[in-house]
Amino acid sequence: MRVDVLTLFPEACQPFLESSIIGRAVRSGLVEISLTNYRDFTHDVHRSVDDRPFGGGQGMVMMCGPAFDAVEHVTQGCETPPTMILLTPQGERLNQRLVEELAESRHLVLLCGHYEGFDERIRIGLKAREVSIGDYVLSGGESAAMVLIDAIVRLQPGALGDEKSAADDSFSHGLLEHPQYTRPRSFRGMDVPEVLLSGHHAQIEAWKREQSLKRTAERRPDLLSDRESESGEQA
Ligand code: JCH
Repeated sequence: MRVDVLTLFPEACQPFLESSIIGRAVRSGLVEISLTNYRDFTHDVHRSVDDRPFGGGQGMVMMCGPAFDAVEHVTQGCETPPTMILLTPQGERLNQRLVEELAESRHLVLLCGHYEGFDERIRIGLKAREVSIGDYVLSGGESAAMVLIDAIVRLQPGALGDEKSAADDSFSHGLLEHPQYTRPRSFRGMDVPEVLLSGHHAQIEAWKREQSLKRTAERRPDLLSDRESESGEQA
């Protein structure tokens, strides 16, 4: 998979993309991630990437020129059209279903904005999808792009190493994860639940399932109704 990140702050993204699971996936050639600065595709002496909004209003808007030129630069010579994504608070809400869909793409182009957002013609002209990582306002799209890349890269076969499968995680089965414990058995008067030490595999699995359902019902009842309407699978 190839991912192009278009940003005004490539230096802010780079350390994240070199770390941990993503860094390993990049080094092993599983994914190729490139950072491109809009600033390198400006047309004036001031290297402007933003301008005042037509019709008035506060703040500045990302201009079409640098965005289109940067996209054309990263997509030249591509045989199939890449999946274009604008990170914005107005987009389709990111969830694991959308992550799984985007993870199938051969080439993603992620456009990170700043100021008050993008000139609408960037979305229209690039036929870009708009994605929001949640209902809160960030100051720019970079952190949202890093969230999206993280969620997508770990789904690439081999990214987590052979021992672990992304299919084991919360959300892939539509429930929150059960509580987990490691050594020591007792810490400051708090003990690991007896069943986990019992060695009874079936009882342990039943406990995990019960805890997952309990947590999901308490914290995220919306997930339980999503599961019923999506699959008909029974808890
Ligand atoms: C962004 C902004 C629109 C402030 C500029 C670029 C994404 N899920 C999510 N939350 N926030 C973002 C995001 C992504 C890119 C940009 N801003 C600041 C944008 C606004 O409309 C009122 C306000 C925020």
